[in-house]
Amino acid sequence: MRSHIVFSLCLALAAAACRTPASERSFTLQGQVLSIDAPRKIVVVKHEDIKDFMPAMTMPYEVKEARLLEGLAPGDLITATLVVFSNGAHLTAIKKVGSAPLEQPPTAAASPSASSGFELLKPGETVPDGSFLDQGGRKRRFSDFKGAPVVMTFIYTRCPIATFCPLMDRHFAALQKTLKADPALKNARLVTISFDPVSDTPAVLTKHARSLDADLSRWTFLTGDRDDVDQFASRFGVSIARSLTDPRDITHNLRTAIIDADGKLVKAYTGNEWSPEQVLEDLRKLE
Ligand SMILES: [Cu+2]
Repeated sequence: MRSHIVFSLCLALAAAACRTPASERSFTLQGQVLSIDAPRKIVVVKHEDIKDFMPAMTMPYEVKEARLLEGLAPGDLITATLVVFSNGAHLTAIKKVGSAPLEQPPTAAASPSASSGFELLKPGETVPDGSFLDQGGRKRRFSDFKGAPVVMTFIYTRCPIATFCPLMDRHFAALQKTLKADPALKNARLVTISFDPVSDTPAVLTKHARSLDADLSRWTFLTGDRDDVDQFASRFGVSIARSLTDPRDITHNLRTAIIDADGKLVKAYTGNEWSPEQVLEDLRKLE
C-alpha cells in the first residue's frame, strides 16, 4: 500500500516527484518470451517466481523502450528487471540468455477468431468466454452478455488511488446515467470485473454497487477464480501484481474495453484518460 500512498502524495505535489526511486521497486525476472507485440511495446513472458513479489505466471509486460524488443523472438530465454511503480510496471535491462522450444507454438493456439492463451486481443477478435460470479453469487459466462454492446473495466474495490479504480467507477456511474436517458443506447451494458476476488466477494460487490447507485439490470459486477480472472484480464492488457508479503498491496494498470453485441472487441482504452463522452461516442457508432 505504501507505493499507492506515495503516488497519491505525488499527485498532490508535482508530477516530477513521482519519478523518485522511493516510489519504484525493482525485481529480477527470469523466463521465456512467448510472443512480442512491438508496436505496443509488449512482450508476453512465461516467468518463474519473482522472489517476494509474485508467483510464476505468464503475463504481458510493457517494456520501457521499444528498442528493448529488437532481436528478441518467441522462445528466447531472458532475464530482465521488472520495475513496479504505483500505476503500472515495465521491463527494462532485457538480456537474452538462451532459447528453448515453445511448449505450444503460437500458430497452434486456436481458431483465428477466438484464440486462447495470453495473446492480446485485437479489435475484431472474439472475447474469450470467461466464467465468473456476479454480485448476487450467480455463475455467469461472459458470453451471457452477447446481444448487447458492453463497456467493461477492471478494478478492485479497495483501490486507494482516487484517479484509478474509483475513477473508473465514477465514469461508469456517469455512463449509466446517459444510457438510461438515451433510448438509442438502452441496450448497452456495463460490466465491472474485480481482480481481487479474495476481498471482492459477491457480498462486497453488492455493497459496492449500492454505494455507486448501480442499476443492476444494466451494470453487472463480476468476480471469480483468481487465475481465471487474471487470464481473462491479461487478454486485454491488464497486468496485476500482488505483493506476496502483503496481499492487500496490488499493483495494476487499467484497461476499459468496448465489446459489440456479437462479443467482439471494438477497442480497448489504456489507462485513466478516457472520458465517458468518448465511450458514448463509440457506443453510438455501434448502434
Ligand atoms: Cu486501482
